[in-house]
Amino acid sequence: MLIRSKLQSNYASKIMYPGKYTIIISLPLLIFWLLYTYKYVITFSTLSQSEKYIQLSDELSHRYEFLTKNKLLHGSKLPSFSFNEDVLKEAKLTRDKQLQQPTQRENATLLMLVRNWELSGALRSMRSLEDRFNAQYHYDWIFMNDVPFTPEFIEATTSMASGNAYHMLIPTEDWDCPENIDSDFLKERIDIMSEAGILYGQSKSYRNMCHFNSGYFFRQEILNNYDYYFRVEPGVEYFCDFPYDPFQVMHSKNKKYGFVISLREYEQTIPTLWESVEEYIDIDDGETIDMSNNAYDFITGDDIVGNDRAIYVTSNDYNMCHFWTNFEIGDLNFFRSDAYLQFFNHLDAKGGFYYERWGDAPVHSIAASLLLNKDEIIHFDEIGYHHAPYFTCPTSYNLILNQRCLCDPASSQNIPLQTLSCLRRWWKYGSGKTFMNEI
Ligand SMILES: Nc1nc2c(ncn2[C@@H]2O[C@H](COP(=O)(O)OP(=O)(O)O)[C@@H](O)[C@H]2O)c(=O)[nH]1
Ligand SMILES: *[C@@H]1O[C@H](CO)[C@@H](O)[C@H](O)[C@H]1NC(C)=O
Ligand SMILES: [Mg+2]
Repeated sequence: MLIRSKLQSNYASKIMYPGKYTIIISLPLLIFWLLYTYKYVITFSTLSQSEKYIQLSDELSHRYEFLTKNKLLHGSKLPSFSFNEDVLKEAKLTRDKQLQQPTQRENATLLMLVRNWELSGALRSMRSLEDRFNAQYHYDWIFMNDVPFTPEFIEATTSMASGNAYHMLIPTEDWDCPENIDSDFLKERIDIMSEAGILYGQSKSYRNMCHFNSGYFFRQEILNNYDYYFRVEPGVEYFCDFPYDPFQVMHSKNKKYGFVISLREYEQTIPTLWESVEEYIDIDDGETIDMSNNAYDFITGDDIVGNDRAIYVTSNDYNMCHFWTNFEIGDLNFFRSDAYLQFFNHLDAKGGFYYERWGDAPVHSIAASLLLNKDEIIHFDEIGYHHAPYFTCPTSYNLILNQRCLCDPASSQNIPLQTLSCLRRWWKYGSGKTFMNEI
């Protein structure tokens, strides 16, 4: 009893009553704080749902800024809750700092044409390419779409990119079928081709895509800022660490077009493509096509190379060999050149992109094989790559170990030396086997 009251009195004697100076100083602060809180509560409660949402986002981005400034959030780019412009700007500032690292980079960008619903596949491709290559370089990413990208798509891909990410809407006139296409006849042709069970024969949007990739992607204004592009598709995988910067190889070795897989095209999708090409070769009359050093022999002829067993019977001289364009690294100045544009315009006027279903792969491949010196085309032998249903995996065991590849060269999906592949023809009639020579 005694002890407790002693403690109580001790405690009571320790209580400090504020002196008049303390009150003079703290009272205005207290009033200010009350007013501030009051105003905040009042304004917040009168905000609409979406305004509240934006305000919360703002707060989060400020908190994020505070945390990064204090180095509490290492390397994190975005808060978890926001589709806010400011946040993306903030992410860009962080990115800009990273980009100032003194890595030698080429004037190049990674490029993906993609639909909103393919987001998860897009992220998987990005993750793979970032880990295997771009995390060291921070090249920009450009995303193109014929409809506006959703905020979710923009936010997620911006976060995944180690470089700047740009998202753009393709103008309708660059995407939809051109005026020379007769819509009734197109409908008729689509019906016939879908009944015949031709791959994507029923799809108009696939035709738009192939037409865009053949003649319009390189005209998009944003690409004027670059010399090289690296095409990426959703849902692909890069199996190995890149042993080099492929853009740097392209630049230093004066390459204009690079590929990893070459296959045979389905002839039903391009019944009259080759006759249009032959017509163009005649019209050109050696002006832009130099038969003495191009890869014409790679895309024509049906002689058996090596132990190839299947003989491809086609109705014309084109042997259906093409570079698989879902992976391609190209010099934009080649596609922007008069030579390519004239070639494309000639084909476009024929209507085959729509009345048949000409793919961008045979079109790019034939153009590169005719218009370029064959030594300006490079096969990237050291890059492991998968796009369903095929892949390419380096054959060298040493390379598989060095580049930490995750693939089995003995698998039946490993396409390079199978009969569907044109790689052997490339070695014989293209610029030869350059494995480890060019780098
Ligand atoms: N924005 C957009 N992209 C498309 C459309 N159709 C295809 N693509 C893209 O074009 C590329 C090729 O299409 P994909 O479906 O992969 O065809 P496949 O590889 O030939 O089976 C991919 O990057 C797709 O995301 C479309 O209608 N709109
Ligand atoms: C990159 O390439 C584009 C297109 O050729 C060119 O206009 C631009 O000046 C180049 N930028 C740099 C930094 O070299
Ligand atoms: Mg694809």
